[in-house]
Amino acid sequence: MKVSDIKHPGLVAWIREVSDYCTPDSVYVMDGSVDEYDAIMQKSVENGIAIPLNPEKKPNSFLFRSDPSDVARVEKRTFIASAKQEDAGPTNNWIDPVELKKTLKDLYRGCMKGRTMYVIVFSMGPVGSEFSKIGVELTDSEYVACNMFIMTRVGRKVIEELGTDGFFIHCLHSVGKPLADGETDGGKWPCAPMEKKYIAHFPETREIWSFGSGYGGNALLGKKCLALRIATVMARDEGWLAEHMLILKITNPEGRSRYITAAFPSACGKTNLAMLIPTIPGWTVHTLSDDIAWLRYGKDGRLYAMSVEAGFFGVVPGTSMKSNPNAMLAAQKNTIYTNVALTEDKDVWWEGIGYDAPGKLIDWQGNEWIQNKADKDQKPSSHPNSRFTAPASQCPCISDDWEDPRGVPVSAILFGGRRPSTIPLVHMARSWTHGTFLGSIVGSEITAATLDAGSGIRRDPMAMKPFIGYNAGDYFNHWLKVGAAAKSQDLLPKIFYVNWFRKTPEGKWLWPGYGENSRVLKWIFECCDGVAKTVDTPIGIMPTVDAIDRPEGVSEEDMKELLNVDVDGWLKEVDDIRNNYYPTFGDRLPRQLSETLDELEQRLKKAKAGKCCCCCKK
Ligand code: OXD
Ligand code: MN
Repeated sequence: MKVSDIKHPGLVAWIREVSDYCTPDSVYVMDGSVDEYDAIMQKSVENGIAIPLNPEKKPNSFLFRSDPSDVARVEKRTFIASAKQEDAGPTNNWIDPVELKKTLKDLYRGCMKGRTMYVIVFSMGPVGSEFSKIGVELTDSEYVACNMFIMTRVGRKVIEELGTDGFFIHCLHSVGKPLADGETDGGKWPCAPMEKKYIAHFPETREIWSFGSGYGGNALLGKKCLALRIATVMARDEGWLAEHMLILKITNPEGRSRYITAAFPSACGKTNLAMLIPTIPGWTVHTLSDDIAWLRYGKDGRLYAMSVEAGFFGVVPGTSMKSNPNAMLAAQKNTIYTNVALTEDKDVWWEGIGYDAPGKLIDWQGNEWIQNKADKDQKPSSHPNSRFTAPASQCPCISDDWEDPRGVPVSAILFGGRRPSTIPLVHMARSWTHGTFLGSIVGSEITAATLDAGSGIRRDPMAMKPFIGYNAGDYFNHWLKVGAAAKSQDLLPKIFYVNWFRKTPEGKWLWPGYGENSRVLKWIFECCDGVAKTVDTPIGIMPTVDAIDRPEGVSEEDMKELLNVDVDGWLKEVDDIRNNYYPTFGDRLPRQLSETLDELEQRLKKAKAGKCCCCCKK
């Protein structure tokens, strides 16, 4: 499509302004058709950036290899440029917006020379849903154009939805590598050096300016930048929640379904949980989202979660037919692979795929790689953050209502992280405020090598630390406000804290995880029905020791350990939160959260003194 096909004068003016400034060789408006995707991909193939995979093994699929400096989200180069620094808060990098725009304008001048600027009009959420948001990304990257085609709804139907005066979020992106006359990328992934990479957000004006990186969340601006950082600000202003959550539907043997959302920090198994295959007979799980959910009240007073993406941008290593068959099957065709190894017959391979490398490979950096299992220090063939981009519709367990424009009513919200000790397998919050407290303290244990002074826990509140587009203290307050706005507290989802990652002191996993997590989901389902076997403890409501059927390999002793309330461990946790963590939010920390912490401490102290009315034995 051409710019003259767009009937929105504001959008046309912005396209012209950016193209005059960034001076691409041409401007192309995406219509969202499959033929167009094929043509853009072909351009990447011709300039040596994309490698077509064997059509008999992975039809219509391609491998990209990025620059070694451009392999992941770069948090240290990510900025929330709010007008006032205190509105970015303690979890964000801040630069004055006027100064940052000046720096970026210098970088953007002429930056698209030799390239095509793609105009991607996209919708986060189903087109036409009153809850969806439209963004327009202007980018000089074919990789971004093709990934956005899979990850969002793009093109003609969204342009129509935008009409002549619809609101859209301005998303500007450049790889930051202009080409000289006659120069091509010549097979080299284009990007700018680290100190010139900027992933900038201007929350007040709802703008995103990204420069210098072509990878994932830095460049596919609908995902982390729009659907989380800018969306959190819009959600605060409009009274809803934009969250780093999967959405799944779980159905019991009687055919009754409930919807669950779950927030875990990156690399804690969200995609695996979203696509879980239950090991308990008669139960099924279907996927609506593996990464992002927008939640708001429905007319019936319940909280509804809408899936906003159209694809999965999943981490590849460790994914196998054993760990996540649904993800493997979703990524068999029409898929973009980034930074995995290439086999001699032009298929892909990675560490943890479930079988040995089939002969000689080309690793993610383009070098010959021969598997040597005896060499424990062998560099991996695939980058640990290598990815697949696959359409959600290809997932065998996609839920039939994943595109429902109203979203789905949520029964339970789960928080969790990697905690080898202290945090039990599952516990339920007593109230929305208690649940908000549990979300606020989410974290994963870190190794001694990266130990932050005073604490062994890297906190990642609501698994949103890198994604809250404003002051995190205000964000906690917003959570409390959303809960308080419920027509009735009984209509709110119940909030749980789960921990699949408990270990024995010797380092053995206590819980098998993966499909066996369905046993915990079943107990959560029963809690929502009000029929679960529960016990009140100082930390919240927990399953009795016989409430969750034990999987093979988990003894009664293991189960007791998994469900034990480690009073001393929790008292240390309270100490860490009070002294090292909560003070970072200063006076923006809501009073209810410090009161909930005090209450928790009181209950734990009572238990320690043997005055507890509940089950804890220690
Ligand atoms: C992601 C992340 O890529 O959370 O989803 O980092
Ligand atoms: Mn994520």
